[in-house]
Amino acid sequence: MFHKILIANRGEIALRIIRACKELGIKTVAVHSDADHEALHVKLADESVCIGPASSTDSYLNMRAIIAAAEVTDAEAIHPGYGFLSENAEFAEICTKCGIKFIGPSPEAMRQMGDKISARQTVTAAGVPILPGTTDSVESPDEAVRIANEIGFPVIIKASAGGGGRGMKVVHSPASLPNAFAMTRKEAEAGFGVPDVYIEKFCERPRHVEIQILADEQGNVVHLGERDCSIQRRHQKLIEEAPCPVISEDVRKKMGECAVAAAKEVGYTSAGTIEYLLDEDGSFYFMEMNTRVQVEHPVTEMVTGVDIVKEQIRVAAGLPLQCKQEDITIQGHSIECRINAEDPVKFTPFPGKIDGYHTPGGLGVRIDSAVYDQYTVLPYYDSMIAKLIVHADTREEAIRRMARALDEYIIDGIKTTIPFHQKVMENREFCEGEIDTNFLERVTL
Ligand code: MV4
Repeated sequence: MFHKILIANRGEIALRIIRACKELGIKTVAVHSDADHEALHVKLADESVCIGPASSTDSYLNMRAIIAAAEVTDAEAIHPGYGFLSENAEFAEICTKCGIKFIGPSPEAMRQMGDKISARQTVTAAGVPILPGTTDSVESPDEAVRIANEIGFPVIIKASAGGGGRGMKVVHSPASLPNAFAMTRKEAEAGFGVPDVYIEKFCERPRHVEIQILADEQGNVVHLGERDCSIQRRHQKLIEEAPCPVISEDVRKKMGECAVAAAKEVGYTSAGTIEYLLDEDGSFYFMEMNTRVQVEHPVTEMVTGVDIVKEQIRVAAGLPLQCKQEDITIQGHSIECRINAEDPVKFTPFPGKIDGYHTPGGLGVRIDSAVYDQYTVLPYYDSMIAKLIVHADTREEAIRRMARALDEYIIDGIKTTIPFHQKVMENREFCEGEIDTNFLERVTL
């Protein structure tokens, strides 16, 4: 096992990783920007290194500074968390060259899944269903029109280097296709440096359902069931739950088996997520793979009892997975609300000093957060300040528990999205599990 790990992140995920390290008996090194000297991850780690000014580009994304910090502190491994450098294959490669273990998949697996066209080809080879569309980059407007007529409108044009909702356009008619095609290519080139786009059938009211997988360096791959992340706003997830309230045992098993097959196809190691679109008729289609630990991993931990971050560290150290597929069962229901320092109606950032803070507690309540009373939420970084996670026997009880915990949560001095979540917990359609990716555009809370 590692003796010391550097955490190349901040906020709640840095704390989450420090907690896993402490329980595994591993020393921790925090890195931080000038602006983050009061941050909890700095206080809780055994050591800390300042890596630059407030701007992420100059600190949490500064590969040289992070590698140097690992070298001076003798850290054997780097955990990148999510965001920042977590899906940067070049960074993973540099770590390896410097003799530092990158806690995540190989750079090759990251690249193969990071490019959406190659990911589509890879999972197809593994027998995973994809939506009708192209398997290669579409090069001309004529070709785009021919393909779209074949699969039928509406279609969606997606940038191969995009993902998470960036670089895509829905097209409803042949007339608007050539222009949309040219624009998506241009935006892809400008935004990601690669103009390649592909076309697939557009699914009108899908659910976002994803499978958590864990893979070790011995070739063992398990899945930990699914999460429903359909409640999103502008491609930002706001509420996640496990299990998905509508899928059958049969679909769950197929989605899980496909996710494992996809991971095996790329020789995947570490924690990862296969995202699917789930159609109204119960059909599911591969969307993309996230090659990192995700914000919403706790709901899976609550229903499976598996510590995903600990397993990630153990497999990076070369140890085999502790659990076999047949040992993994889903117990009860878990929901996570992302609490952001934002105006709860406009969803615009609301940084500032927390002046009065009280957290909910009691059976089945978990908070993953890095804020405290009198802490100043900074304007430079992501606005998520806490994840409130509940677990209960049934979905109905989990919703009531969440509503109760939200009522107890006091965060004064700044605006947060707590009032938004309170309204969702009382929404009839949400309570009945009638959710899809258009939920927030459809309902009035
Ligand atoms: C889609 C889709 C419908 N049909 N692809 C959004 C993020 C990126 N991962 C892909 N996305 C979508 N791809 C087809 N063929 C709808 C979305 C989508 C979406 C997906 C999941 C959660 C929220 C979403 C919001 C808008 C669009």
